[in-house]
Amino acid sequence: MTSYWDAHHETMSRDQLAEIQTKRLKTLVERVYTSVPFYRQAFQEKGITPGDIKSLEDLKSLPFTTKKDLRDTYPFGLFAVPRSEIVRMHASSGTTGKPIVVGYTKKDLDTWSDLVARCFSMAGGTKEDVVQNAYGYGLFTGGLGIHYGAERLGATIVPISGGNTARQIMLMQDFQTSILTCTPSYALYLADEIHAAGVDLGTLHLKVGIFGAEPWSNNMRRQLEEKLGIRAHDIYGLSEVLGPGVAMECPCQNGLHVFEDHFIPEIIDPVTEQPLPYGEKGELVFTTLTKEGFPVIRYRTKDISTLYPEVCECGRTHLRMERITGRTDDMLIIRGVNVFPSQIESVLLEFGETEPHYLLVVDRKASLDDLEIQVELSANMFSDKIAGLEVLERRLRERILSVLGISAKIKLVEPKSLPRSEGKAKRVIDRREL
Ligand code: DLL
Repeated sequence: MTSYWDAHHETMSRDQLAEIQTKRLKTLVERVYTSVPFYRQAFQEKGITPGDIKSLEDLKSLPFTTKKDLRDTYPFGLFAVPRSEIVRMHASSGTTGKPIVVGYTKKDLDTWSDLVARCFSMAGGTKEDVVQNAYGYGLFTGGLGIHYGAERLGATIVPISGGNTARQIMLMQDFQTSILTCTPSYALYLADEIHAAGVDLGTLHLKVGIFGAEPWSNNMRRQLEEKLGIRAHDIYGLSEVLGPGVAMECPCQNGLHVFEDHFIPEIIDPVTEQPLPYGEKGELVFTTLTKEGFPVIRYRTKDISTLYPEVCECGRTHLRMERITGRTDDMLIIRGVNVFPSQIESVLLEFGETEPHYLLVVDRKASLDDLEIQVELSANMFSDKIAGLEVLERRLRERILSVLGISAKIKLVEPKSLPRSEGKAKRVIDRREL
């Protein structure tokens, strides 16, 4: 079952869509050129002025934006409005110490709520639904992004945030939750706990799951649908572009519709940086058409996908993107938290008691992601007493938790015991099967 939140924009002809996109792109280019020094300089380096952008074809002449650019302009350098116009900020992991900061104006929040309401409608949600939102609330865009979208829909939102599984199950029963929103791995964990607690699925009112923020597979979808008796939809987004609500899967479960009246997606070859035709796999790139606070031009997501232009059976004309099949960098998503090996490395190096030789082993145990950090002791620590090593392990664990927001098991190993590589160091063993 699907319904349109905004039938006009979701089903308009591709010609009409192109007309809107062109108009919005021209305005965007003008706006960032005048209000963001970073973009003005990037345009000038390419010898482009806003007047050169006349059609969608011209998009490919614009410069890319990367995570590094966001880092270099930390915290507010890419904001396109005065800070006083920003009414909310969110943040996401950067590759090193500092996070990526994004800002929203009042109008941005309004657009965001509307787009998330679109997602709910697409999955069959209405004001009759009770939405249990187990995405984390805070700087992460998942909690609040989904929250205000559900309110915009008019549904009843239960802002429970992540964790506290026993309470999740109790409220799910008592409040007759019909839509569950969380990461797919947490949904799987919840499902297993529901079964372990002997809860009869027939007593639950769940009908839909809206899962995203990390990669998952069709295989995992089937498991979730079976274990929870729901239809599971994939939702995609990233802080730099909006948060949840950039693209959403309709009931055809045949790719995610990218909301093209607000974002222009491209697929590029990550090496040559050339745009690839529809149907070819590559790196997803987004240009935001309507964002005021933090617009981005050709943002390189490092997510790998494919775009399909055929009109969907649900009647929507917006391009479909294949579910994310991987990344071009080494970013891991552990229990919904984005983690770069380089961030862990910099914490390990802060201590000086370990060597910069480490291995991250990621596994999924009882449906939950598990991270073990194996790190070599420095030679002088190796001779230290067990008690000293236990203290070091604990300090490392606490530091990782406070800097990255994830709990990890620390395993101190003998100097020179981890495998060395002659080429690119292999820092990660990911044993999770999605
Ligand atoms: O994860 C936004 C979000 C919240 C999306 C809730 C969906 C639901 P970030 O923390 O900035 O934002 O992480 C963005 O997460 O570049 C992808 O690598 C990954 N990701 C997000 N959604 C999906 C998905 C939120 N459906 C990064 N499938 C992105 C696979 C996803 N990966």
